Amino acid sequence: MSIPYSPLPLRASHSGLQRRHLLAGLPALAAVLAAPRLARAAPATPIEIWKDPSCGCCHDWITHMEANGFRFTVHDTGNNAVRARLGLPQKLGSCHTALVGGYLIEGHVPAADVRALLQQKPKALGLAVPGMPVGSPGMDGPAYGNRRDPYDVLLVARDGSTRVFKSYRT
Ligand SMILES: [Cu+2]
Repeated sequence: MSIPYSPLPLRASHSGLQRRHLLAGLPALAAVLAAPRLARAAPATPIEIWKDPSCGCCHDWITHMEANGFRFTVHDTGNNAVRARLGLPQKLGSCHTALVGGYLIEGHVPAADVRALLQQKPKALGLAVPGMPVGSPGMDGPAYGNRRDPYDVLLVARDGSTRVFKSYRT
């Protein structure tokens, strides 16, 4: 199919099209301008954490969580006492213990799983990633040679029993 060359009519209709596009685009432009303001207004989820003051990977987990909309109150008192007080078995322990929405979060649990927990609201003590598996949030990146070890996020019942909440196998 060939289009006959006719510069003047084409240019005229082109500019008309542009004008119509500009007008049609105004509501969309207003939405784009308003969107960042809405995002900023969304309140962050408050979360409390107990950790050792010198814990670097705890700090990196906090950074990961903050990037996903959580706002921290930090207790640099270590986490052994609070873990015992809240009733998490020692064998499920890690470097930091957090409390969010009435749930305990132990160790390097991905923010997405904390969000899923808060949405699903199961009857449970909380989530735990025992130990400090390399590849989990705060235990990842170039400092660890980008290594990714498999690990499970455990849903911990109030009696201390566990089941796999999410498995990371890549
Ligand atoms: Cu750690």
